[in-house]
Amino acid sequence: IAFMIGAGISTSAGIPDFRSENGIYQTIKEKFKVNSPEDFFSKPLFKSKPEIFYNLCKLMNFDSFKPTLTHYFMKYLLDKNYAQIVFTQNIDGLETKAGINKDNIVFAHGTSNEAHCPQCNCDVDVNEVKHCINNDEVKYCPNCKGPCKLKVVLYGENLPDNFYTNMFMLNECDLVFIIGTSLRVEPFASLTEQIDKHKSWVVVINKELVGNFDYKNNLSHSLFIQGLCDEIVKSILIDCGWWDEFSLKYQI
Ligand code: CNA
Repeated sequence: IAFMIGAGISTSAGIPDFRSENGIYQTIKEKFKVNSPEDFFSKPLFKSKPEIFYNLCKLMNFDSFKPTLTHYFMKYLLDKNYAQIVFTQNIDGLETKAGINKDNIVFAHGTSNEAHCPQCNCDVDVNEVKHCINNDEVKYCPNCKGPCKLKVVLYGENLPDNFYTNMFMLNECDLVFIIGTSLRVEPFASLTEQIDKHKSWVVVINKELVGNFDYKNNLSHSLFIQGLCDEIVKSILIDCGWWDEFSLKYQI
């Protein structure tokens, strides 16, 4: 089993997604008066006005959130050795907070648990960057004096190498869960092309219809389950007879 996940699995933790009503895109447009969210998350804007990005990081304050039932569902299936890998677009770090080993996660869009200087590519102490975020300051690189940031991928930056080296694992899966993502951001969305549609089942769980799978065709091995992911994942756990063990283990 592999997971492909997005911001929708963290909304019940209190972190807004991008594209839903009252999502981050709307906040950005209203609060920071930028034309498009893509511009907002671009490398040139960060370089010229890093304080805007710092301001958003302070607003989001990922450190204060707890993993959701869906995060623990992934951890549970990994611990059972049914699942091998999680491809996440999320930068909130809730996968690791849920106890999932970093080796089993591909942080396609980076993570807020680490920090770096995007100019000279050196790693910097994440706590120093977080300290600056909380104090409305910008942390500058001790080597090249460029602005440092949390290690999240901006538009125009490369995805981490392990995105490309691990994408082929999707070809080997019996089942791929795609949960809480609009599947609109590339190249992440195109990961689905790696899935062997003859061999593998694809189960998409989302509030609204997403993905271009042939859901109506019984032979297509694809299933769309509409609704809130925590509720759906809970029914899967109950149907599999795992709920008692799961809820005890994670105190849910
Ligand atoms: P998105 O485009 O905002 O899509 C989220 C999807 O999840 C939408 O289709 C929603 O309908 C759906 N959804 C929302 N809540 C639920 C729920 N409870 N149950 C089921 N479905 C739900 O977000 P994507 O992840 O697809 O887009 C990729 C962006 C979002 C990445 O670059 C991320 O870095 C970025 N992002 C991350 C976070 C985070 O780390 N938590 C938050 C916001 C944005």
